[in-house]
Amino acid sequence: MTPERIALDPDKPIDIAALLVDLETYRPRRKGWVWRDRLPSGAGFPPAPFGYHQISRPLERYVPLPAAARHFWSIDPQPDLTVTTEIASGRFEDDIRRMRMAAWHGADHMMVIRTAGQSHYDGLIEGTPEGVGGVPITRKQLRATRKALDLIEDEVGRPLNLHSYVSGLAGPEMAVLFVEEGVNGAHQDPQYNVLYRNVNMIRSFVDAAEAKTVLSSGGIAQIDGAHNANATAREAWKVTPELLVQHGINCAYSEAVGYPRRLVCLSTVPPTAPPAPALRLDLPYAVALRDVFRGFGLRAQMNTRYIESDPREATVTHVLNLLVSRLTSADIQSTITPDEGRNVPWHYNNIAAVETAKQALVGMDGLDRLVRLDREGELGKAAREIKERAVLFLEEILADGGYFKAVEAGMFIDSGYYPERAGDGMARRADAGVGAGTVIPRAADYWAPVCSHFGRSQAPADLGGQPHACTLCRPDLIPYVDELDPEDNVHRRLEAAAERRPDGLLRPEVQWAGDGVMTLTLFLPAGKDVAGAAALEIARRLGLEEPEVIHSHVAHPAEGTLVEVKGVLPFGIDPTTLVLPKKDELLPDDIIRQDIILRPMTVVAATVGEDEHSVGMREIIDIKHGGLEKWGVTCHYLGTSVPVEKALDAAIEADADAILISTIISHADIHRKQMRKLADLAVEKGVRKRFLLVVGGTQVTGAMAVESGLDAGFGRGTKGQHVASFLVRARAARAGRPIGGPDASAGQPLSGAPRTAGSPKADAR
Ligand code: Z97
Repeated sequence: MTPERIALDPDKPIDIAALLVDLETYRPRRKGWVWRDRLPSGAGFPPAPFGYHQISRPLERYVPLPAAARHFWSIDPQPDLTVTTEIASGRFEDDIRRMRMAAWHGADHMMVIRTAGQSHYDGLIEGTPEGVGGVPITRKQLRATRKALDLIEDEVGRPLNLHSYVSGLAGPEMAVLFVEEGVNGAHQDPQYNVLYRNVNMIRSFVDAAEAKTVLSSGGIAQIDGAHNANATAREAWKVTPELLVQHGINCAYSEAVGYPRRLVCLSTVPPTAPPAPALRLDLPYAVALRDVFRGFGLRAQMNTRYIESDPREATVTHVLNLLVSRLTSADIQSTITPDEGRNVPWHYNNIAAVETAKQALVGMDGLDRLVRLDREGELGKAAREIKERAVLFLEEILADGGYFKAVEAGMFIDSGYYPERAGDGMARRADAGVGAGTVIPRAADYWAPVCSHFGRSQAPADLGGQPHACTLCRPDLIPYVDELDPEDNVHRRLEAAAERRPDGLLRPEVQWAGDGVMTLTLFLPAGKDVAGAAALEIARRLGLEEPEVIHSHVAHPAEGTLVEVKGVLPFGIDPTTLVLPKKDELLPDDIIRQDIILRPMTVVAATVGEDEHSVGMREIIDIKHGGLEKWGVTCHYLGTSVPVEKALDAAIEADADAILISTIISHADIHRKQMRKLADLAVEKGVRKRFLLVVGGTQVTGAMAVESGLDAGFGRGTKGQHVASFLVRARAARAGRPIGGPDASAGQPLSGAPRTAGSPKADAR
């Protein structure tokens, strides 16, 4: 029986310890890959005035892009294609937290990298041990992760795919494990084993037939491994013909085994990156792939072969790659952390990469309606050439005795542009490698342990009345083995993490709970070496432990260098001791605008006394600076050195709602005197209640203004929106009505679309 599901509380961190309870009986809620729900062309999010052609059903909970939160009603259009995030913290309990964050930003394909190199294990292991650099695939962490994702799906309102890798000698066993545990996507490509993991090629292909049969029976989307050639070859842009061949071999093999085409995904990487003329090289390759592999899935990765430690450079490469994806209709978009070069796939870099994809893909929505690929010109010619070279490559393989012979001859990962050969390919022998000589003929009475199986499986004539003991059909038969190692296990790690955070102290974090890691960004007016050494010394003197330069970028050899240093902060902060600053209670644009449309507002503004400062006041009223005019407030600006009497008379004449005075000069308390004078004069003339009296100036405070008899005062850093928020609120309060609400006495119908529905929230929803 599936234990009762406990909903996540969006305001609380996920409770990993609670998640681990009753794992032995947890069953995934579904099996198989889920694509996004596309919305019909033209769909939009009123009141936002945009229609989209390539979006999918929105999330229920999410964090929108920053500009969307501020200016566009917090809408969060989700592109139509699946967005991958590669999670590689190396600890599944932290991976889960990162997945939750990524899901809120729009990732729905959680690709968990087991940095330990799963294919080096010859079998399945239990528990959640940590090896050198990471963790292997185990039932416990798959199950806990899938359980967490089931909860996160409910939180964000979208199905989430969990992904891992089927490689090495234990491939078929892993495939069974994946189907049992509700994994949704998997890398599986026998060529990967052969070329990169030195698994014997015969064994690899035999295992692949079995693994693929099992994976496809579980509806798991399969991703191939051709991209590894791109990442490995010395000159990646030259292996494009071979990449088509590698994709072709895995696709044909998968189909032969019975995999449905739609679930067989090519893992494609734009082969090059700037400073190469990347699009001229990458686009023809992507077009050639699309042409040859119709009906298959296209999973676009970003180029990592040429990525360095500069996040900006990596992000531009990513965006150019995304352009290729949009132009060639990719189905799954990978978002390798854009700083792969420094090997720090940290929480916030995962999020940044997902946001880059979301922003760029939505920004390029409907691109196919605006531009067409020029098949007749250079693009068509270049794509054709890649295909021709790939066909020649295949012909040579056939002529020379087939795939195994071709691998023995070192035809793969050679960095020559085929048919050129550089002689640097990866040669493997058919009779060597891990697992060589382990393939034996199947016995006549062979009976497979699970019913998804490639080839013949002979059930015993007499099952003794027992049902088939297949764990794919009967989850209750799945053996669950918990942690075996008393030290190297998740419970010990959670305890250690709690010890690092005694009394709930808050520490910076990039990778693991409470790791204390933080970065410092410094610009130092020195060359690279000196700047790097100085940055380290600064980090040390600031008390950071284990400081390390993770990125430096010369602005000018003599003028300066940007340096990023990471280090561990040796203390934590007790959040209960913090005094939180009062939030600026700004009204959103729409609310201000609606109120002013309903009841036009007029203000009179002047710098008073003998004061020639004009800039501050102008910025509060000018549309250019986001001042009051922006929301339609009529502003009568009287100028500088204006007597307060004149300001008051002008307000009476204009029937204004408010008088804004500016007073910068403050010697002999002249600013206070001006405030008091305005207040007294308004009372004297019997008009105090007619006007909101507002003062601004660098030395002014709200308290000072109120003490002086005015309604509000604004000091340094004030923006038009602060003043507008005050005016709208105070005017409504005086009239005893809600802001922007209908007013029986002065009410007029609102012209145009109401723009308050779904009023913007400042941050997360
Ligand atoms: C990606 N960034 O997104 P092992 N099988 C295949 C693979 O490509 C890989 C494995 C197995 C990359 C992911 C690289 N790919 C990382 C076809 C790994 C993993 O257990 O580490 O040997 O296998 O594709």
